[in-house]
Amino acid sequence: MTTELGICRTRNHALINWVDQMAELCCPDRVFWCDGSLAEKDQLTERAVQEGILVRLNQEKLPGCYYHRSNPNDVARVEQSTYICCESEEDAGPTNNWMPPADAYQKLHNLCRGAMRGRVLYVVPYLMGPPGSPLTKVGVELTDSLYVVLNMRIMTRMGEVALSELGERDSFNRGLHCLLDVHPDRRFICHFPQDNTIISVGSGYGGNVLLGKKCLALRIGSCLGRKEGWLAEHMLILGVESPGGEKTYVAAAFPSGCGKTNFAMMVPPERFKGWKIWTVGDDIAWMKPGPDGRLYAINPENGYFGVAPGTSLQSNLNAMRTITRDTLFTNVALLPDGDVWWEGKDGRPPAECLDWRGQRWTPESKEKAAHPNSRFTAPMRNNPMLAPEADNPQGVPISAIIFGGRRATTLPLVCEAFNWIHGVYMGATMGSETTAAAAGATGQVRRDPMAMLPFCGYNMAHYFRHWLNMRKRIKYPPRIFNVNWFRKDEQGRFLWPGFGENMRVLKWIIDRCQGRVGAHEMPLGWFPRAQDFDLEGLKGFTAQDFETIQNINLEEWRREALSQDELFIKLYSYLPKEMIFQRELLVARL
Ligand code: OXD
Ligand code: MN
Repeated sequence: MTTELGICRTRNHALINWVDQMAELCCPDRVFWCDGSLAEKDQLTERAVQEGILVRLNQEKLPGCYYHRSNPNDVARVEQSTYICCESEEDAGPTNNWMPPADAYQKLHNLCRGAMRGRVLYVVPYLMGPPGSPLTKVGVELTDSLYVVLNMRIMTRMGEVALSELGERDSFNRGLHCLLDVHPDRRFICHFPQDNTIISVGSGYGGNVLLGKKCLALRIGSCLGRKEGWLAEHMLILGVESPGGEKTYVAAAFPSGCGKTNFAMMVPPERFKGWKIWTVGDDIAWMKPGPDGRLYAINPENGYFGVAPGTSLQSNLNAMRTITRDTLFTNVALLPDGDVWWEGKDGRPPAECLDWRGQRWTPESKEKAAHPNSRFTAPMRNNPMLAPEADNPQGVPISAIIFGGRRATTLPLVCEAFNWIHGVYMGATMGSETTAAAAGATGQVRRDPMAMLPFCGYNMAHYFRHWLNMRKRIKYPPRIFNVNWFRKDEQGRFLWPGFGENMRVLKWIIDRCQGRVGAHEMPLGWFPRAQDFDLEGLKGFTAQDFETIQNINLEEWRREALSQDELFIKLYSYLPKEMIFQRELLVARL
């Protein structure tokens, strides 16, 4: 028996009424309720191919895989068009754009009025988090983009599962997405934390329109976390299993485009035979104290929206395995045989292909074939090293929190905070060079506290206070570390090999968490003793190199401490005094 697709099967009045209201506003020709079934996926994929939204890739090489090109003016998150629309500007804080909610609603409703004429409005109910978790939230995204529907289907637990979790409640995140004419002047990504509502218009690019991800799981999520006593963080979660079967979980915050996916899927090098890295999540962690006094984390997502360039068998074997089927590729290069390519993929560049704009490309071309922020959207279930606990509603207990930026100088490879407050200060003062994940100049150092600068849905100073307050709720807090894989020598060469070799850093972190090794007290925190840091089998990297990469240059640190002022002054009126004291202590130690 076949069931008719697209019809409404919920009796949730709050949901039905809201969908009716939005349909009245946007005037679509039809409303299609998604149930998340395979039959629906097949039907909508076929429709997307017919409408030219997706290109079917070589099904022998890449079964279930499709290709999409976004509008060339719409290839990254747009922080300048992203707003927090709460009542008071102070609540949004100086690091966010703010609009009064009434003005924002008016502006957005005017833009959306009649905007779906001749189009279909898809109703996408979804879960952020595994069914039955105390942390899981229900969202419903209304969108006129089939690309969004098919991506949401991968990135979240979508359809019936969300409606049954919601039941009769009206506590769900309301998300409206309208493509409009995909024009930068009419591009707004607006968050209304007090109404648990998101409206995104004028963009079709992932981070702006897959509303469960950055908008709900981070911006609205951080507001909910503050209210409800948990943390919504831009962090990967991984489990380290020793040859003896001991499992330790860590969460790590890195800014966009700094290798979270690679770290979350790392393959340990030969020296660490028998060790395994299990991926719980690669981008977002929701963390809450558990009944045993430890901090527990879930990954609210169900898939990976990863940066393609640089992904190869060598840099990320598990990602390469993950994206061999049922994956959507956006803005990569298209090969004549229906395969895909990007800079940094294994093998030689193709003799010829179509670049991300659809133009003929050869190795002589000056432009890149794949956009630097081109992406794959892949189900997490494809990952051969997906942690079995990824579906556990209780989450996993976190032993270490790692903060890391992309810094060519100043920051050592690894150090451990003296305590929670010092760790919060370390996270709060994180700096990183900007990458292609956001529109704008790349390669400039900016302060990106906890890698949350573009994602914190309220005043950053209050966010630091929330982090400090969380200490009182966690009886056995994780240890906090800072890492920097990106330090360079005077010739501009990376000092640390990175990728799988990061296992060596992770091993030291785990040993610290398990109380197995001591450390040197240094001005920045606890540093590894040479005898505890495993360099065996690391070709071309000597004990002297380790000293260089851990070196603290006083001149650079004076500049670093001064440049922290920029953010602190901006946040000054609400900045927790602990942050100022920590800075003073650091300067005194230096
Ligand atoms: C992402 C980002 O897409 O951080 O994860 O930009
Ligand atoms: Mn991210």
